[in-house]
Amino acid sequence: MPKHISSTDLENYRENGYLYPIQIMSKSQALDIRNHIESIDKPMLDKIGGELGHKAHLLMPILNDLVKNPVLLDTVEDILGPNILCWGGSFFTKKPGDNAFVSWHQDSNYWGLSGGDVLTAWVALSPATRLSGAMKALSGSHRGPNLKHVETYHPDNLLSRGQEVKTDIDIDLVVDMTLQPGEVSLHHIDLVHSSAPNQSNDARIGYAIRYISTNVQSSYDKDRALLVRGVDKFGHFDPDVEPDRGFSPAAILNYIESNRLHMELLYQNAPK
Ligand SMILES: O=C(O)CCC(=O)C(=O)O
Repeated sequence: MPKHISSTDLENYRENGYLYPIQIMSKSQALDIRNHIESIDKPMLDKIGGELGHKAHLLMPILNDLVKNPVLLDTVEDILGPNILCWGGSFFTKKPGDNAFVSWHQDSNYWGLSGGDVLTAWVALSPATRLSGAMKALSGSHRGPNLKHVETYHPDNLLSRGQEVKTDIDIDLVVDMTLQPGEVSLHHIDLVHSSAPNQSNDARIGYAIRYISTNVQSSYDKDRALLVRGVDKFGHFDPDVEPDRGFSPAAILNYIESNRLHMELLYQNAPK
């Protein structure tokens, strides 16, 4: 018996590789998080290298609470089972009028994680609409093969390597995963997805949280993750540490190291 989503939702996720929209908090709670993030001042950001990188939930209790949001975890548990690690979290922000986009890609291509028990919960902190460049899913593509990618390093591409699948996209299978603040979309690690530039007057902001089952293994021996539900009897990942206070000295140190390791992993075997 699923905890939060219906059996039909679960079947749809398995069939299509994505599910949306799922409300996990009120619009005003989502906007509070947005305000909090947008009010971080420059001296504070300078302490961590100038901008929020990966795993900002290790830096700020408000994001730590987000990755442990009970409704979100009930939803994730319905898909991944009871023992869940948060492996990553990244902001995907597109300001109005900038050219930022995300090319068609599969996350499995460059994360080095074993098996399919991996999903992203993309949490909308502002409206993600067709105009603002909501994520697009290629329905059912997670059931196909792992596709060959080229690495473009395009300056406007928000992906680490500007990676892009070398295949024709059937536009009849493309779905715009539009969301309102407080809503979430889920996508499978093998799903082909992308997003277009923001043509609205507001920023499009999402925190993409990567969840894995504790049985998943990493190709990177220093990989870390945070246990957010259940027990980890496998111990495949070194434990990430939750922040004691926002931007405390300990949280900053811990975040910087975990972010560095995550970047090292994402750029494994990449040209310099
Ligand atoms: O935010 C976007 O537009 C793309 C996000 C993405 O590629 C991901 O979460 O895997």
